[in-house]
Amino acid sequence: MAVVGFDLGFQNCYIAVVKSGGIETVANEFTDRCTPAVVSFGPKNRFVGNAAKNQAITNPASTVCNFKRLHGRLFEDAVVQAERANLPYDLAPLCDGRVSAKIPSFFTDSERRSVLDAAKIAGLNCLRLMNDTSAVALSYGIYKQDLPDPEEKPRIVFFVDMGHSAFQVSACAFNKGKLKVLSTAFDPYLGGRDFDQRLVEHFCAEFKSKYKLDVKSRVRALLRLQQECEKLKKLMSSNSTDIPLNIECFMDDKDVSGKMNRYWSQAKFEELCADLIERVTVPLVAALEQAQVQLQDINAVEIVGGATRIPAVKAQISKFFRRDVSTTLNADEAVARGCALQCAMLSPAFKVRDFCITDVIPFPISLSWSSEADEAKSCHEIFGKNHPSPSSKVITFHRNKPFVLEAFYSDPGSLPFPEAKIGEYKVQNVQAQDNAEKSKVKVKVQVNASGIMDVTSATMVMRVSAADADGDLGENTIEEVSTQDGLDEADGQVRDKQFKSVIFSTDHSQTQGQMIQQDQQEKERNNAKNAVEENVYFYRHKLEGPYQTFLSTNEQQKFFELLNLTETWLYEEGADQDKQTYLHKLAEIHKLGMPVKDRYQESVKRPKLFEQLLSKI
Ligand code: ATP
Ligand code: MG
Ligand code: K
Repeated sequence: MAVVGFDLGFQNCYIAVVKSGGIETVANEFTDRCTPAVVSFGPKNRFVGNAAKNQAITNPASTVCNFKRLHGRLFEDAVVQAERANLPYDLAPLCDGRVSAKIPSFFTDSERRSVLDAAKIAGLNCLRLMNDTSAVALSYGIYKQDLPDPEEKPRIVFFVDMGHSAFQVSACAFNKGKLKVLSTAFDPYLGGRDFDQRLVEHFCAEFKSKYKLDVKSRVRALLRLQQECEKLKKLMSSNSTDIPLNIECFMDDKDVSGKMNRYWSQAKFEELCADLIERVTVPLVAALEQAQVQLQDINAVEIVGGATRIPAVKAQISKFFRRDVSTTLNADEAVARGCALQCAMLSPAFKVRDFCITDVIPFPISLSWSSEADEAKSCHEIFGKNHPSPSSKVITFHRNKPFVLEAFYSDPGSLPFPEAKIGEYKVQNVQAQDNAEKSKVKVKVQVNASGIMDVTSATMVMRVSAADADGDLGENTIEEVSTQDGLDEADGQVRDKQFKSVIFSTDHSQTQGQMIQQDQQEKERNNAKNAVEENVYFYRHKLEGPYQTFLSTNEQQKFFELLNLTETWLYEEGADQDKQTYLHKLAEIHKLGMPVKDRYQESVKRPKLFEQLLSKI
């Protein structure tokens, strides 16, 4: 059994495994530790990762990249529509209105559930979903031998991660064996690609005036320019002095070049991106404020994520914290490594030093319900912003019939996701007590370790004595419970545990199942085709050699004819047939070939048998 951590990035994915000696980031089939987050849909099968990225220019319309922003969203979503403008492939609404790429899609339902579903579909048992920066914090903390004792003042570290699409920061407090996330803040729309885009815009304008080229009118040209601009951006963070941008046979047979000199370009680049660099500060301020720590209390600022290598971004972070930032972690692999560590802790198969993580709930969560008299609905914030996670609360109701709870994010404005609603839960089998009084119903609401909210149980409590009846009648009480199953049932006898939750979810397993099946079929089809080809060569070779004497000239001629015809067919009409057709061809060849093969093998065995017989006499 393997324990694995995944970093699902917007551009890149990293995978780390726990080996007996420690954590290892694994390489893919291209011996690359970083796998592009790309899936390409060929006419028959799928390409994933590097192989898919290679299709991005040749087959842009069916190569799906940058989907981290799309799964789980509605087609009409403003974010989807904004992304759509930059995508080389088209999007279409699914029948339920959620987004799909214009090929069968397996990304629907809200984001975390969607990832869990995807993991399940992939046959993975996802032990926990972690926030990126918490995973980074874990990989930071677990190896530190000198963390303050539990009763001492914690060590405060800020983790700043800028990837390809998003920017996030977490403030963490470390003590021996534990880590508490104090706050987290983010700009979901600020990442390396925004810097690329500034360069793209710059060159589009330049090429328009210089070469009269409208780059944006051609998807392929635009994609190539984007790739070149990303390269240029990366080069600018290294020390090379003269950075050229050359694209051969770019459009209309024109070669294009725009030379940038580093000193000029660095300043120019920063000028083009000045507002982006300004925006870096916003989440930093928010995280600092919410963590309620002073700048001078911070012990370290750790940066990860590819885009923090942009010198101006790094400088901005450093300027804000008024200190040098550290890069002690592997900027690219820290997330995956943290996840793998967490898995190892959760798995009974590994012995890892325990490290307790308290994360935070990034968006406040509320529940609404209608009053006992079915009057207007009322809303109640259950988990505030940056409330510790995981966490459970028990809400007490007094009801005589089933009722509905609706969960939603209280502050839709702060949400990088359009759908504020989380789910609807119907608490069933609620009835009045024998004495016609309302029953006490305790409902448990939980945010689990993967950051997923659920109403996990509802218990109707039968009053034992009349003395219990007064007091909280008519009032809803919300209490925090510390343990996972902390429902206090001491005050009554549980009569009914019937509960039903209704959560919007779509079944993606079928689509994925179909695709797996399709990949499998394509493989079998190819195998059948290869078998035909191999047998053509096999028999031709044998007919020219050892089989020669085992068939008549006439038979031989017929067989050669069939082999030649089949070979030609394979290159023409037979280049793309279904599995059955190939199997049929194969049978034709074997029909002529098998008897010859048998005769030949018999002749080989015969002398041996003869020898054996002789030896027995
Ligand atoms: P996200 O975290 O947003 O989901 P991700 O995890 O896939 O995305 P990373 O792999 O952390 O993103 O970083 C990719 C980004 O970093 C890209 O925009 C890439 O161009 C940029 N990048 C990588 N190396 C450098 C470099 N040397 N200089 C500048 N930018 C770089
Ligand atoms: Mg990332
Ligand atoms: K363990």
